[in-house]
Amino acid sequence: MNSNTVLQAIQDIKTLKTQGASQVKKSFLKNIKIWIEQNHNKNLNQFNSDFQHIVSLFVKARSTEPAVFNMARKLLELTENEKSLSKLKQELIQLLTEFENRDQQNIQKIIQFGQKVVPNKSIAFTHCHSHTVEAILIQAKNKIDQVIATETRPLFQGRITAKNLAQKGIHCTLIVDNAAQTFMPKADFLITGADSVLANGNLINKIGTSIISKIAQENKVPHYVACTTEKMDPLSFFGKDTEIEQRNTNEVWSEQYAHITVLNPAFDITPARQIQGYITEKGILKPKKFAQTMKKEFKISKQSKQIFEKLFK
Ligand code: RUB
Repeated sequence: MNSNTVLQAIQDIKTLKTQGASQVKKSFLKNIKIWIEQNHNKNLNQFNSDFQHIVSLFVKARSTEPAVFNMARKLLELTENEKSLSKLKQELIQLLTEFENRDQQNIQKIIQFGQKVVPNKSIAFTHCHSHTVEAILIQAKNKIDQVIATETRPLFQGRITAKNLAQKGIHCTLIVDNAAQTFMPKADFLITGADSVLANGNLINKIGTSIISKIAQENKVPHYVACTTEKMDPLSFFGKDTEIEQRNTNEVWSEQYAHITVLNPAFDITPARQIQGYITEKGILKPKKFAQTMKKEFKISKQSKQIFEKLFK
């Protein structure tokens, strides 16, 4: 089995070579499929235990990504109920393919719903780099005068946004994060992606999103968030606190001095009251409506809660 490819994919997620929640999810789906196809274990129990281990490595590689653990849960539910190894492998591959197909359809729907929040001749403001936001803005190209993009310290993912949009012919103004208040009054809307959404409608996204959203609110600029509904964190319905990923402090400052602690949280929490709407495949939903819809849809049983606990162990 070529487990090196799969372990490399996990490493790429940890080191941000694979960047953005949707790409983390794609990598998970693709590599878990490879892992299953190349696994020649004949023993069902051993397969299940190895499978749980590899899935858990993906889940823990980026703890703030519910899209991955929502899918992981459904895969592991299959392993708990199937008695034949060959049938189980078939079912797992089929489910992974369904996830991939559904994901592509959902992104297309989000791109279409996203067009509604872009007025003619408008100026969009965005933070970091979200593949979902980028796709919406590219489709809305003819309605956009320019996009103001923050550089997004410490790793400058805003440069990726600016480059990709500029390549598609959208004019971008790249600013330092601290210039958000200076430029926000020019913007018609703020649009960001999401890493995770909580049961109370709060958003978890790239560090800095919360303050930029606050600045937008003070300037009466609506903040829209583009994401698939699987980014809703099921564990937040049980009151579990989301662990904010802490990244390598060398990204901020590689030098070390006595009495200086450098910290590098990757994400922060934007309160639901600052969010005008979540652009999802189910339409543009108010934060409360989004959470209510997903609570009904998740149908989280005791068994699924136990599966989540195992994944994070
Ligand atoms: C990227 C980030 C993005 C979300 C959504 O952070 O915060 O807004 O992941 O992206 P990082 P997408 O660069 O640290 O991964 O829409 O691609 O899922």
